[in-house]
Amino acid sequence: MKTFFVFVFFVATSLSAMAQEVVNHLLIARNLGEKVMHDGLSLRTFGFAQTLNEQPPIPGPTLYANEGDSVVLDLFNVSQGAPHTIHLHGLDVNQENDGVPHLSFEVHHMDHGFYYFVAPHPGTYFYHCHVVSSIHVQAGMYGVFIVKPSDGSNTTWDGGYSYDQDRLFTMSEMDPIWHEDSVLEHPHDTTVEVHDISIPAYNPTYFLVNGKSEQQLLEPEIALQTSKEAVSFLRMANIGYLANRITFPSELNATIVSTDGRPIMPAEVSDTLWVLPGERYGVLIEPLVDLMDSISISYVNMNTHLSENIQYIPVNVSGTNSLVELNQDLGFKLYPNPSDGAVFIVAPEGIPYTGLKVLNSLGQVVYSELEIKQSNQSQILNLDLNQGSYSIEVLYENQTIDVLKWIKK
Ligand SMILES: [Cu+2]
Repeated sequence: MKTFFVFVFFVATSLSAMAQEVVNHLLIARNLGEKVMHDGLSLRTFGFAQTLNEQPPIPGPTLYANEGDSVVLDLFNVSQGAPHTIHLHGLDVNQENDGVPHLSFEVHHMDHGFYYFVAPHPGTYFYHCHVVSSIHVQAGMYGVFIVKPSDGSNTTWDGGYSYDQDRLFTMSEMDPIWHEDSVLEHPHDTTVEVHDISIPAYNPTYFLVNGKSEQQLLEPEIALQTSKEAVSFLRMANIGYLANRITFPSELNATIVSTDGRPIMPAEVSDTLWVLPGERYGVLIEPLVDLMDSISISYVNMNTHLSENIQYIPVNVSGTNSLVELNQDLGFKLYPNPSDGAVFIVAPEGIPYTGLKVLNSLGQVVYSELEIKQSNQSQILNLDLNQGSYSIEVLYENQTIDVLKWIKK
């Protein structure tokens, strides 16, 4: 049956979408993950990794395909525990590939399970395990699947809005009690549809954006850095069990344009957006003025209607610098601050650089620092630069690499 289905799948997709590609993603299901929270508490987690020697990140890896691509998800269970599946939340896939265990199949320890589908409407979707999902999702088995338009361009959908940058914010919570072995080591008899498992009342104490909270949200990769000239497309996704009431500063001119892989017609200009558990919304940000502020996310208990917590995504709108980074191959990031001319540069983990130069468009060195300690992953450069185009070179393993470019206006 499975072989027949695979054959039909590829024939069908190759006829209907000759120009599209086959996209393969591997997700390794793990039951012995560890996540260190903002206050240092370590929680046991489940999750999806992409290599055997990494902690499963929470959220799991963000997966991409273009509309019309034939997608193959390879779920490899290396958990020595419960079976797992991948449910494709919001994606239009058939029942066999939808990951609801008793309606499709489940994947046991040391087995692979393959999910096949054609990427449907461009949009933001979840994937998550559907085995005892209330526990496995809380444990960390979730991530986002993004479908881009068929040409892979920075537009919301074919013929939709164009944007300069695309940012994903995934909201969730964690209750440490639910991460104790007594909850995570639940029975998983695969012959029954409904398990009789008693779960403690849900009292989350960590309220997360992209797996981070509190002071971790000040880290540069969370902040929304943009300019008056730029359009940002925010994907606001809630995989927690509380509702999110999101408030945008009015100056951001937030416009809600899509949900669940479908356009919202007409688009709605609004400073407030509710995202209920499992929902995803597309929001265009076109700032009217320079601004330093934040987007607030209130985590609202749907039984009591009370806000249990508020987290803040920093926003920095500066009209004096364009969006940055033409070459991100190595994962370097750059955050210019126009108010004081400082530039914050962040190197990816595992790529220590030993020297750094800033060059102008003529190739002249305008700043250099030739002895940087091996461990240095980020630093602030105080640059007083004229308008123009600049690039940053780093010295890495005795090679000079051109890593970043930006335009100061
Ligand atoms: Cu699972």
